[in-house]
Amino acid sequence: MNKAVTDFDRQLTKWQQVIEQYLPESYPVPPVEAGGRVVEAARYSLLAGGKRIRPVLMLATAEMLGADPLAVRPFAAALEMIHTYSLIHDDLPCMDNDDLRRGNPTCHVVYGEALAVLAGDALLTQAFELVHEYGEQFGSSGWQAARILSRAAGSSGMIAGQTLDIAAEGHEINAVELEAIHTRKTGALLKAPVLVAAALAGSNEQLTSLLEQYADAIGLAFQIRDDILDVTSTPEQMGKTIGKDARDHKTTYATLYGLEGAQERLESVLAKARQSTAALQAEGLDTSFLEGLINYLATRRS
Ligand code: GRG
Repeated sequence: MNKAVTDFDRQLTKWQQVIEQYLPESYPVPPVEAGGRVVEAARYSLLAGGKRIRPVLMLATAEMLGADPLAVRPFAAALEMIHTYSLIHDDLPCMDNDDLRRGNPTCHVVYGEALAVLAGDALLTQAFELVHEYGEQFGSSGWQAARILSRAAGSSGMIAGQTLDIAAEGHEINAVELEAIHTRKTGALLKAPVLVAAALAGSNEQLTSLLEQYADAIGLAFQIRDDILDVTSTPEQMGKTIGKDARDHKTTYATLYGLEGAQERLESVLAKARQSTAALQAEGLDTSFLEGLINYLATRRS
């Protein structure tokens, strides 16, 4: 293993630990008589692990831009809550009807459908409570960050992606339509971390725009790799059902381009991400984590 990979692994683990430690305290369990059971269901999914890529990316970017990552933790936790809510709702019988997530039975399998809907709602609401509570210390940047998160999660971001995805069911779609779905469904929540970090760090327009280009590329890369893994991986490795897209006759990067073609598309998207990190480095930033993440996305196995 070369030195760059070792450094990235160490950084990734460090940021994962920061967020793992913070998440339980960001959403304490109230007594059962005060509705504690829904928080128990929410925490069941929230604290079940996962790669924590979105909050990690936010904390690492914040540090790169000179902001205090510890002060950014509530925003990072909020983003992970929004992501977890989307997974809970996506797994429901009325959506993807999945029974395995993060290596565990899905929320509705354990707590029932009604409580799983509420757990997702509660996570989304708790996310914005956190942002509201801790955003004040950042002044107007805190509001800007809140707006970025809302847009990423909402009806022009992730929800739009899911809506387009549902509309595409049952017929083939082309590459432009596929990208329109994933820019929103997957990409929006992967772009939010760098944009929130840039806002909270008071980053200038040029850096923010380069970061945005980087995030657009890695968002797409994340989905292409996910589509490849959906064909080549196992449920044990991924902690979720695999092969479902093919079974449901859904268009994916793998069905559209073939496995080899999808891999080529992945590499070309990652090359774009590398151009962005080179430009950020030329601006004097230490982009080693962002570069390591590109390699991680190219080869991730879960
Ligand atoms: C139902 C509100 C609602 C939204 C659904 C994001 C989404 C939209 C559904 C989640 C399912 C899915 C296949 C999303 C594509 C993005 C993706 C691969 C998510 C899984 O993210 P990882 O791999 O998961 O980061 P972990 O468990 O590691 O956090």
